[in-house]
Amino acid sequence: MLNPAPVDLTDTLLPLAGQFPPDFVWGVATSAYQIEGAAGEDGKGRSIWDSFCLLPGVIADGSNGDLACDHYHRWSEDLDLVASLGVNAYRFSVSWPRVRPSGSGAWNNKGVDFYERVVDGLLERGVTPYVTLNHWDLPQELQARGGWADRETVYRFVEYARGIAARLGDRVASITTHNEPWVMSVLGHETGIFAPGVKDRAVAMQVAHNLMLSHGLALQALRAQGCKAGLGIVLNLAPMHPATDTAADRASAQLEDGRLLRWYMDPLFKATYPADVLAHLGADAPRVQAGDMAAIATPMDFLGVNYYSRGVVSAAGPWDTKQSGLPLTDMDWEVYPEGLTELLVRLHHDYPVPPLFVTENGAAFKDQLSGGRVADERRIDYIGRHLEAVAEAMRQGVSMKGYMVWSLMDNFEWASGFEKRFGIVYVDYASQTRTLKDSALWYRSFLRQHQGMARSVPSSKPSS
Ligand code: IFM
Repeated sequence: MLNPAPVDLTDTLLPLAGQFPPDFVWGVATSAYQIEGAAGEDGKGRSIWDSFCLLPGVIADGSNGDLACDHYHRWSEDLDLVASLGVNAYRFSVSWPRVRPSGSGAWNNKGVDFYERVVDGLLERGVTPYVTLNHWDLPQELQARGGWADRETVYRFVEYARGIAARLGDRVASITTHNEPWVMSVLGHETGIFAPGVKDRAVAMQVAHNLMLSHGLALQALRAQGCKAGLGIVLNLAPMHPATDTAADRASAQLEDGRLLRWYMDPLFKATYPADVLAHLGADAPRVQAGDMAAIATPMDFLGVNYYSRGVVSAAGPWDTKQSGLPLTDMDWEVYPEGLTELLVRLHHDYPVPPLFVTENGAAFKDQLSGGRVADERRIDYIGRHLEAVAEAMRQGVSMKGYMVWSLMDNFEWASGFEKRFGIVYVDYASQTRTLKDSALWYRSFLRQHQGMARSVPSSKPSS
């Protein structure tokens, strides 16, 4: 690992660090398929992403996650990297087909042992593990039987959740059921640009319902077996702004808000689906059985929010972000930190939310490794401005518990392959060398500032 000279930003960091409480959770995040590699190793089963990547033209650079960051073999070095940043949390996901290759039937102990090593390795390094059960890599054998569109997959997921909680639940801070159900539903089953590549809106909406049902049933099952970890879900959310003030654009933005945010938040916190979206879906609305909605609304210990940008909605069709005049990331997403404050405050006002985490926030840029250094000042600016946005939400009364950068390191960015780099650590894929980008050095300096301030906070014990 190359270690360029630290970035000294002491003066700029102090005011920012001082806006967060001493017990704030600071992390970096990854997911299994995006970093692990070891696709067919130690008894791992195939996932829908292994299959999807074989289809011609679906991944921008024709790549796949067979090797990715080779984290399955380099996990110890990677955990050293995590610890070196000074974070107190690491969010990662378990690959379901690695631990239960067919999705049902026999468990693969070698796979579970890997996650035991990761959890114990984090704890040894003073970093708290935050586990996600489903970050999109459904076992292919379950897909062959209908995948998330089939209600049986709900029950297989609950079994999987129980098995992982039994092995890891005593040592992890939290268990997230699903990461970004909207993505699995809409991108995986409506537009079909993500695995499993289905293009059918009715299927997509049944998938969304089954994901949410499996979330609620898993929470009930884990609590029943005495799991002590905090339990919750992670949603990708964004404010939806109309492109103009016309009635047509405002109506379109309202519908997109319903499909992205209220479709998940209403069942979680109101045990109902939004009426306007149900009316819009008509015959494509999901089949819901008695008791489903109450199960989905099972109380959670936390809600994770993944935020990258706002959405701009035009009734005329897709909005080109280049029209906005705002800075864009390499994904062509607007840099719009004020949207994060708007979103968090809105969640706080509209729903009885449990403590919130920003479980993902970050940006892809065209990074260059030069002389052992990656000068990614735009990422530093992006993260700093989003931290300001979180602090502003807290000033407006939102209960925030933590913030995690997406991502620890460059990795397989789904349909974009390895072309988009989200990491604060640069990965040279040919040599698998990791290099801290300037943003990682900045984050480390920021966390040192915060920890220094946390240590100097006087005891709150009342004097007698
Ligand atoms: O890389 C993804 C991650 O897997 C889920 N949230 C968004 C990230 C960036 O696109």
